[in-house]
Amino acid sequence: MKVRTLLKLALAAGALSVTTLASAQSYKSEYRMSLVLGPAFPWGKGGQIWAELVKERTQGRINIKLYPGVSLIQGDQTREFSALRQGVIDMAVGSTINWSPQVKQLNLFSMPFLMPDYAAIDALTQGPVGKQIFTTLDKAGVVPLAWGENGYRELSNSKRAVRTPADLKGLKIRVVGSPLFLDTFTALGANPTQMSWADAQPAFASGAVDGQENPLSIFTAAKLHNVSQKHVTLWGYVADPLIFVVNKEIWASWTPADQAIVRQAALDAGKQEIALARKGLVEADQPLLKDIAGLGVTVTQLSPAERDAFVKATRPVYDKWKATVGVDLVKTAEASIAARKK
Ligand code: X2X
Repeated sequence: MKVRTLLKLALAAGALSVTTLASAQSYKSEYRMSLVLGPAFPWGKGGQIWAELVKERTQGRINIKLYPGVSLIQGDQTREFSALRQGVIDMAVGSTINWSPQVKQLNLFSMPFLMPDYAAIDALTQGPVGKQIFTTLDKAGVVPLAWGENGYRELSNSKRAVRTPADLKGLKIRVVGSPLFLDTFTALGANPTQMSWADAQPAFASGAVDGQENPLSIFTAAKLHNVSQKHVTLWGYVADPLIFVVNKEIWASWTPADQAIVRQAALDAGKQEIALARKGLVEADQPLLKDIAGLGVTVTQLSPAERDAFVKATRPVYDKWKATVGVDLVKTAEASIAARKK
């Protein structure tokens, strides 16, 4: 019997659904998900949860493989967005920081001291700002599905406890992303240098770089205390959300039912990932801080007045970047934060 006749018979018997046939024709055997960090970190765990939910809910029709270390683009994380658009990458969980060189609106989250607390982040991602940014991403050529979170980026260095901008003077600080980070650290009197996460860790180990800024979940999972990062300052100057996205052509190749599954799985995974990213920091006793102090690291907490000195010193940078981010978007963000439920 011919294959086509067999298929017709199977369809008539209800043994095969139309979706199965569609997938047999146009679905790839594997989809490639790009991430900077793997499942040892909340970020990579979020990607893993997304992939597993999709596999389970599509009965294996959509099979996703994780590529942490942005290995599809040789570790060059600021090229991830272009690679997604071009189809080198099928899908990603990416940081707003890494995509900000291509999507200038994403610099919003890197404006120093815009978001004072978690409720402020939520007010942006879950409100009109989040919607506008998804529209922008859609226009820029990807399909945005859900928000996740890398986290508040706290300062660490090998030299001294930092309590004032003067303490930062001359420290060589590794940053990534757009020139906004260079402006912020220059305004504080530090000596910022741009490099990828892959290059940063050996640079801490060799002492080529004194310090860095990253969420505390990354500090512990990457064991940065073992590469001379002995001083942490909690200043909460910026936080980078993560965004779950799919390449447009890949998205269009899926049936509407499968698109709905992938979207819902991203929302579910994003929610779980945000909880993981905040773990140890949202509880009243903030156990993660004790864990870090237990590693022999000084943990410096700033008084409101001390924090204010950093806010003041970086205010010109905030004002300068309003135009690049978009004056209206910044206004909407400020209004959303002012109206947040604490
Ligand atoms: O490179 C970083 O600092 C990291 C891992 O946090 C990002 O990808 C933004």
